[in-house]
Amino acid sequence: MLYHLLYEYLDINLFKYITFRGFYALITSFLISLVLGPYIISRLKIFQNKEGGYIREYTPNGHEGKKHIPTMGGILIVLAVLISTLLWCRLDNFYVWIVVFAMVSFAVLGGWDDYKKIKTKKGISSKTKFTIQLILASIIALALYMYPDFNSTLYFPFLKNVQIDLGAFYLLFMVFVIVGTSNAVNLTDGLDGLAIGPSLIAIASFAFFTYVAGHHKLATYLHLPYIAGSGELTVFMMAFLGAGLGFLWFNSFPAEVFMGDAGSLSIGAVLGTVAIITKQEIVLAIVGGIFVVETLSVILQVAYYKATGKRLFLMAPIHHHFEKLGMEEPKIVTRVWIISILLAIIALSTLKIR
Ligand code: 57M
Repeated sequence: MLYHLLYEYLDINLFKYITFRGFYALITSFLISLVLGPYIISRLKIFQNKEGGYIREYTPNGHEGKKHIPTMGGILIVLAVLISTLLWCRLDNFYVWIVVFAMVSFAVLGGWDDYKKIKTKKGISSKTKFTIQLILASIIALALYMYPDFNSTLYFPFLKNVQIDLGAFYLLFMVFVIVGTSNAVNLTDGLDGLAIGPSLIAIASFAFFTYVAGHHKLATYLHLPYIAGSGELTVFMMAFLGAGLGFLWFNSFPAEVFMGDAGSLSIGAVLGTVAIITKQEIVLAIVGGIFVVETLSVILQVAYYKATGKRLFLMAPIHHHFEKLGMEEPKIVTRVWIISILLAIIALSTLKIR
């Protein structure tokens, strides 16, 4: 809104720049989440404890004391991002509205699941949840597929001449990326700060990728596909970064609030959608390597158990395995952050090694 008011109408040149608006979008959403945080947490706590706490069906040692910690804290992230985006983003940008739709629609789905888990002690059925995720992801995929100059090419990091045109199959691929990332972040969200840390690192990486993808000279120089208009997503991702940092302020160990499915599904959907828009889906798998490993650990655990009746890990997802080995929660989380930062550096290096 400020872009239209102060640049288009009052001709204040500064508000034209994505970098300027991006940094202020970050500061705005960070301050909003810091100011709104205590109030929202207190309201969630009252609601959750009135219902007798969030019962976790099976709890590894050390989590018993967590059932009174309020969940659904993802509301805080989404609210802060929405306000900051409406203030600092160009509101005539198609990609901004697509990503806002992804964030809000998956947050509503996740929030509904959280609400039901608190009220009825079990969430919506995984079948219903998965079906709605597929529908929402299909809407996003179709909207992107039908947008002018959208291409169905799959690009590979490190290999500048390897591109595969997936044609209509790209629609299925897009749905897979969005639903897969959404559920992968959700599975990861099992320790204080465990999901938000790698999410922030991925969001920061994709703030950079959107800036490059939307900048013709830079994209050409780095042999990346130029996606006209995607640069505006940098402002959105900076708003997301600020809100995520604000959430981390309260979710760091010992957590005062959990993000809930409202947060995890929403963050994953945004990362998946932005990776598709910038044609960096495979890079997302590198930056979000923690989410991939957490999901693979569950798949391997279930498959191995079905095949042999034994467990491959002491417990899946893999963060519980390290808990069972006696590693303290903050140590597991900090090491995951370190690995995520290294993965982001590898992903960003793909810009140069081509
Ligand atoms: C998401 N949810 C956390 C919190 C958070 C198929 C199976 C692998 C599914 C999986 C599952 O239930 N996944 C759901 C993980 C839960 O966190 C809530 O859920 C939201 C995210 N969706 O925002 O509201 C608990 O995690 C802890 N937590 C923190 N700090 C945080 O900042 O401590 C969360 C955020 C919270 C809190 O205790 O209550 C979760 O773990 O359920 N199932 C599992 O992950 C279970 N694993 C399992 O059953 N493994 C089996 C098979 C199925 C693979 C095995 O290894 O044999 C674990 N979940 C539970 N108990 N509930 C294991 C221990």
